[in-house]
Amino acid sequence: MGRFLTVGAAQLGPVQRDDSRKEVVGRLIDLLHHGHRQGVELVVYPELALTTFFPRWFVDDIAEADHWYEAAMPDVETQPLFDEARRLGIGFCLGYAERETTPGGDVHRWNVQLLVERDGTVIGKFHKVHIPGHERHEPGRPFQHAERYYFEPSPYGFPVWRAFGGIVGMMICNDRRWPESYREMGLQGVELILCGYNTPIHYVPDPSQDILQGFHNALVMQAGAYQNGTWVVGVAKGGVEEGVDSLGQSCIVAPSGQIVAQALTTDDELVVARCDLDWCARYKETLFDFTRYRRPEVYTRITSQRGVVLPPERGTR
Ligand code: CDT
Repeated sequence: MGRFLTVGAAQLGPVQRDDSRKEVVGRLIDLLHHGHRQGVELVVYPELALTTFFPRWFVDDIAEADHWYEAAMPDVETQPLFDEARRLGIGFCLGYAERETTPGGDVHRWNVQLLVERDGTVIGKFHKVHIPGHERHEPGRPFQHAERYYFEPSPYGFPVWRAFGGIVGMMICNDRRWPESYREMGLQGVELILCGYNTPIHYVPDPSQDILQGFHNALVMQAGAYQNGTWVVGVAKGGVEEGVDSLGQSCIVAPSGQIVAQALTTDDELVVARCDLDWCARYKETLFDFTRYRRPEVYTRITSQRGVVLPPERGTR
């Protein structure tokens, strides 16, 4: 029989600096309608879907950037998305910047994804763990990637939730390049990982990687899916945004590691696949039967060590 879930990867084309939340939410709702016509039950939007990718600019006073962050979700501008999704009976996963003020008055700035069920219930929120880029202004660059200035790295790790008839986890953009992200969720039986991203094609520290952006994007998600027996939904914000060319190539990857659907454009586009969550067991119960084959007792460096420790020089041992 199978446990089938029809998923839509709702790729967005560029969101420019002056595009209002209202305009962007209108585009998100259009994609919901495309999904509804195709029987989609879960729509996944990209990282920082409501705004342009603002870490490409530096401001000396971070308070000047507060308008890029959401202080409440939903608010008056995003409520129409929540209302329409609920009316259509479609769940969604939405990436945005969050400015949290704790009851004690501390302020936290997070890069988050929210997961909402088909009946409008908020299932969970994921906070981005691996924050790439740099902390300070780097004037020599053609554009900044100052995510480490704008966002705290999450201390909350990679939880999973029972939702959509399966076990669902999330990660955001750079998290997809790290095998630990998938394995943390794999060890909780994840069957569907939702990942929004914004990946500039030009990688300033090493431009030789530019031509490989599409290859690396697929490589990490296909490997993570296969090695953990899970579906992975990767959703881009693509196209030329404020002069920066970003990778599209949103795709849905099966637990076999095969790409079953992929975006053909770098614009607003819904990529749809009917995902059989029971397919995961074929990998989880054979080659990647963790209980039978994993050897955590010999993987101690994975959690006890951060950087590389080289072996002693020859002759000094
Ligand atoms: N948004 C995000 O995490 N982008 C990174 C770009 C890395 S270059 C500083 C990515 O891994 O795609």
